[in-house]
Amino acid sequence: MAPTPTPTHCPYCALQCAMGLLPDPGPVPVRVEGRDFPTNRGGLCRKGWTSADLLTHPDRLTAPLLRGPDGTFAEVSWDQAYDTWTAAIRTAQQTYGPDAVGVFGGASLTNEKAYLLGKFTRLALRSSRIDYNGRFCMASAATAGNRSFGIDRGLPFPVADLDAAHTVLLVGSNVADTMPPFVQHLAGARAAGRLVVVDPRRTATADLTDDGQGLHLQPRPGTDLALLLGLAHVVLNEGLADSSYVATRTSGAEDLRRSLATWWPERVEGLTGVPAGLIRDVAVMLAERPRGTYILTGRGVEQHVDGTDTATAAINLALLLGLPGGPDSGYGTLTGQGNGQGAREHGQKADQLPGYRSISSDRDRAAVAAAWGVDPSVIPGPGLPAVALLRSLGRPEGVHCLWVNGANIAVSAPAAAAVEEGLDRLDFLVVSDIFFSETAAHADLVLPTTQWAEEEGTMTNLEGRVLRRRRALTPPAGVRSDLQVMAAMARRLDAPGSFPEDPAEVFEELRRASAGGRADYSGITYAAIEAGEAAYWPWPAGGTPTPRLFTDRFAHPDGRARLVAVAPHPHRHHGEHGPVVLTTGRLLEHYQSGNQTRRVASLAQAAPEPRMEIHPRTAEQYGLPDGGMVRLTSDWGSATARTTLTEAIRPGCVFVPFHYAHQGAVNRVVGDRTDPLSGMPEFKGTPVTLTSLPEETP
Ligand SMILES: Nc1nc2c(c(=O)[nH]1)N[C@H]1C(S)=C(S)[C@@H](COP(=O)(O)OP(=O)(O)OC[C@H]3O[C@@H](n4cnc5c(=O)[nH]c(N)nc54)[C@H](O)[C@@H]3O)O[C@H]1N2
Ligand SMILES: Nc1nc2c(c(=O)[nH]1)N[C@H]1C(S)=C(S)[C@@H](COP(=O)(O)OP(=O)(O)OC[C@H]3O[C@@H](n4cnc5c(=O)[nH]c(N)nc54)[C@H](O)[C@@H]3O)O[C@H]1N2
Ligand code: SF4
Ligand SMILES: [Mo]
Repeated sequence: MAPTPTPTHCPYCALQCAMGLLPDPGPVPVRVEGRDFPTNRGGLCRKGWTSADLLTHPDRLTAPLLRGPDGTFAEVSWDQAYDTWTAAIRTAQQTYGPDAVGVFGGASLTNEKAYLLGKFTRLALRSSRIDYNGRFCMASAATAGNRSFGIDRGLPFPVADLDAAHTVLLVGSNVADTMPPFVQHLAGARAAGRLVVVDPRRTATADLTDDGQGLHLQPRPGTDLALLLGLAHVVLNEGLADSSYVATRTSGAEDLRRSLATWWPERVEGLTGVPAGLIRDVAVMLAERPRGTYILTGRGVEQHVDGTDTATAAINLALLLGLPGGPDSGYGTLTGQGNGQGAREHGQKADQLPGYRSISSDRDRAAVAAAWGVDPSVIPGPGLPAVALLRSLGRPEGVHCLWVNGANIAVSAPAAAAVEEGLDRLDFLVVSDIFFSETAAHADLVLPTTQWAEEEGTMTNLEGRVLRRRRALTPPAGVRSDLQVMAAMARRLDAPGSFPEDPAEVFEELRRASAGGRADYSGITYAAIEAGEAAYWPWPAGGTPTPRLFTDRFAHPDGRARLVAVAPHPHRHHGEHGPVVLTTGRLLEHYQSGNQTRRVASLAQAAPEPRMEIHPRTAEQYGLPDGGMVRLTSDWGSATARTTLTEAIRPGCVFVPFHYAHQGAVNRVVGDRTDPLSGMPEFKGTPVTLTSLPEETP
C-alpha cells in the first residue's frame, strides 16, 4: 500500500499553506506536496517547497552548547544545561529581583508553546519581563483593531471571501512575494481592473495591476496616513459615505468629520507625491459597490512611528464606506508569521494573558489565575514592550538573564548593533533554536529545538482559523521541544501550576484559560480540527465557530465601532542624516532573519546578498554605480549592500531587505524609535546617507 502523506501546514508564513509530507528514502526524509485547502488551493511558494531541506541539514543543532571560561562552546548534557541555567536564574533573581530575568518569544511558536511561555515567565520565573517579535510585526494593526473594533483578528473573514471582491485596496503589502498563493484570491478584482496597490516600489504585487488590471499609487514612504485622510476626505465631501451604516454602527462620526475637513487631495498630493486626481478616482472606486470592496493593510503602512494611527485611518475609511461586517466587503490586516495571530492571543505579550485578556484587568487576572490554580496576586503586572525590554538588557534596573525562544533579534530588531551590545552586557543569555543564529553567537547556553515536522500542536492562520500541525518524523536524538524545556525548568524552579510537555494537554489547558476571553478557544478540539471543522475563533464551548466577525455588532460593549480622529504627528526624524529615506522589507526567497532560508541552497543561491534598490536619478546624485557596494549610515549605525539601479522605486528612497547578517544586516541602520501606542519600531522610514565603497571593502 502506498504511504499516506501526513497532512500539515507550512512552517513559515501566516497563510499556513496546507501540505502533505510523504516519507522519502532520499537525503531529505520527507517529500513536500501541496494539499488542497481554501487559502492555498494546493499552491505553495519556493520557501514551502524547500522547507523539508532543513530537517536533516548538517547545520542542525543536536546537543546543548555551553560557553566555557575560554569563550568557546562545548556540548553538555541536558541536565547540565538545565542546572547551569537554573543557577543563573537564581543568581539574577537574588542579586536584582525577579524582573531581572526575562524572556523574548516569537510567533513561529505553536499556540501551545506561546501559551506556556507566558505562563512559564509569570509563574516559574515570577517575572513580568516577557515580550516577543510580534511587537515588530502585528502590534500597530492589533492596537488599531482593538481600539476601533474592540477586538483584533487580522482578517475578520475567510480569505476565500476575497475571491468575489470587485475592488481591493492593498496598502503597504507585497503579497506576490510574501504570500504568493494568496494572489489567486485577487483574481476577481484584477479582472474588474480594480486592484489598487499602494507601495513606494513597483513590486511584483504592483505589477499585478498592469494592463488595465488596476492602479498603482507610489507615495513617499511614511506618508500613507495623509493619503488615507485624503481618501476619507473625498468620501465625505463627495457624499460617498454610507450614512446609515455610520449612523447605526459607529460612534465618533462628528469628530472624524471635523478632523478630515482640511485634507483636500491637493494638500495630500504635496505631502505624498500621489496626484490629487488619482486620490479622487480611488475614493470613487472604493465607494462604487456593484460587488464587494475590501481594504487590506500590510507592514508597509504599519511599521511606522504612527503605524497605529495609519492603520486606524484605513479602518476609518472602511467604516465610512460601510465595509466591515458586510456580506461581501471588509477591512483586514494581513498577519505575517506562521502563528502571528495565535501567538498574539495567549500571553507572551508584555501586557496580556491567555484568551487575549489584559494583565491589568482584575477580572481577567482572576479568570486566568483560577485556570492556573494560583492566587491572582502571584501573577506579575505588565512588563515592557520589545524595544524597551531590549534597551534594558544589562542595565541597572533591567534584564540580566534572558531566554530568547523563537526570534533572531541580532538581525531582526531595530538598532541591531545596540541590541548586540545589550546581549553582551547580560550575565546569562540562553537561546533556543533549530540553528545556531546570530543571536545564539552571543549566548552562554544554546539549546537545540524540534522542527515543525517533528511536533504536534496548533497554529492560528491569518484568518483566525486554528489548524493542526502534525508530526511526520521523530526528532533527532538530543533535540527537545520547547514544551519539554519549560516542563523541566518549571520543576527545577518549583513553579506553582502545571507545565505539561504533551501539546494535547497544553491545548486542553489553553482552552480552559481562554474561555470567556476575547479569543475564546474553549470549543476547539484537536479532534474537531482533524475532522475538518473550520475552527475560526471565537468558538466558545457549546457554541459554534465564527468565520465572519462584525456581521451584527462590533466587540465594544455598545456594539459600535469607534471612528477615531487621527492626524500625522509632527514626528518625522530630523537627525544629521538624510535626505534619502531607507525603507525595508522582504524578498520572495528569504524568510525573516534568514536563519532558516539562508541555509536552503536553492534560496541562498537565488538571493545570496543584500541588494539596495535605488532609482537611477538618486544613484547619480550620490555617484553610485549599478552593482557597486554602498554603505548606508544613519544616526543609529551603518550597514553595507550592493546597489540595484531600478526605475521601479521612487526617487529619493531606497529599499533593502532585512534577511542578512553582520555588515549586511540593515537593522544596524534602522532606528529604534517606536509608535507610542503599539511599541512598533519605524522599520520603514530611516533617513540615511549613502557612500560608495570600493569593491574590496568588507
Ligand atoms: N518571502 C517572505 N514572505 C514572508 C515573510 C518573509 O520574511 N519572507 N515574512 C512574513 C511576515 S512575518 C510578514 S509580517 C509578512 C509581511 O508581508 P508584507 O507586508 O507584504 O512585507 P514587507 O516586504 O515587509 O512590506 C510590504 C511592502 O511595503 C512597502 N513599503 C515600504 N515602506 C512603505 C510605506 O511607507 N508605505 C507603503 N504604502 N508601503 C511601504 C515595501 O516596499 C514592501 O513592498 O510577510 C510574511 N511572509
Ligand atoms: N528592517 C526590518 N526589520 C524587521 C522587519 C522589517 O520589515 N524590516 N519585519 C519585522 C517582522 S514583521 C518580524 S515578524 C520580525 C521577525 O524576526 P525574527 O523574530 O528574528 O524572525 P525569524 O527569523 O523567523 O526568527 C525566528 C527564529 O526562531 C527559530 N524557530 C523557529 N521555530 C522555532 C520553535 O518552534 N522554537 C524555537 N525555540 N525556535 C524556533 C528560527 O530558526 C529563527 O531563528 O522581524 C522584524 N524585523
Ligand atoms: S506562502 Fe507562506 S505558508 Fe505558503 S508556502 Fe509560502 S511561506 Fe509557506
Ligand atoms: Mo512579521
